[in-house]
Amino acid sequence: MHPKIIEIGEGIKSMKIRGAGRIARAAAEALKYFAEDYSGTVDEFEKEMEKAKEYLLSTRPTAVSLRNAVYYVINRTEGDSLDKIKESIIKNAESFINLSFSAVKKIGKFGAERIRDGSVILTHCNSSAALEVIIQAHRSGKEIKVFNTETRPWLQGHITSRKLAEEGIDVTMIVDSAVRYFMRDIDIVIVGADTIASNGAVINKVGTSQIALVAHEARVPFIVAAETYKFSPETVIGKLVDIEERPAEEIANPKEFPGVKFRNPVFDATPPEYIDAIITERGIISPYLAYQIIKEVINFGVES
Ligand code: RUB
Repeated sequence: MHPKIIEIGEGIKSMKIRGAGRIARAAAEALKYFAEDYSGTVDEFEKEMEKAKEYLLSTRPTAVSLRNAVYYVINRTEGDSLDKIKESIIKNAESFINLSFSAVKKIGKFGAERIRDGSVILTHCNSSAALEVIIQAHRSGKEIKVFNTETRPWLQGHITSRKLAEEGIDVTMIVDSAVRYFMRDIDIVIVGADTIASNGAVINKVGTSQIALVAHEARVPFIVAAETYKFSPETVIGKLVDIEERPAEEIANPKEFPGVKFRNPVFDATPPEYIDAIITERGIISPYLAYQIIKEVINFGVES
């Protein structure tokens, strides 16, 4: 396999490259590098491309953004000569990456318009789409405060806190289990998504569904910021979203806990009844419109 496919694939696996949007763009970029460098026969190229696809898709199982990016690049290939095919892969990869960046910006704009001046926002993990909403609201002159969870076990919340502080935003980091304690101070919750199922359920960093439940109890709006390539076409035909479980070592050193078992699922599913809205680059929708988005936007091919 092309060294860039392996380098980027390993980067995704080890979480050096992380977050659903970033891993999608990185996968598209890996396919672009592969196409740019390839010399050989069309048949061999197609075989190698299939291997690259399978490998990239195996790196992180939950985020459908990765799958949608890979299919976007491969399924739109045109031409029958090697040069034309390569050209088409490169063009598709570049177009996915541009589409992705521009979607995040649009989400930021739509979302920021919905944030009221003086709002206290809660976010979880580290989502570029959710942060774009918060940052654009701040840049538009709104006085906002943010609470963010540290996000065990990987502590992606540290990245979020630092980024918000650098922007000059009033940010407070809390432990994940303090969410209910602080919910009375929160006006709106904004999180990202790895995958959105056709029934409107949102799969995001583990802990998201607990936050949604607490927000629901306190009648605090719970909003998801997600590009349309986070919607999963395969869930329409009944496929379940695979929830990634990572090594116990991310939680503690198992050797120090003889006789103790560990479980480390890193995502969970929030049902649509706890979600007030999903902000996409196409506009702000109810989670119950997920199927419509999949039907209209995601035509990257469903493999049964
Ligand atoms: C990241 C995570 C993020 C989503 C959305 O998990 O759950 O909320 O991926 O991020 P991990 P974005 O750190 O395990 O990848 O909005 O940047 O796509």
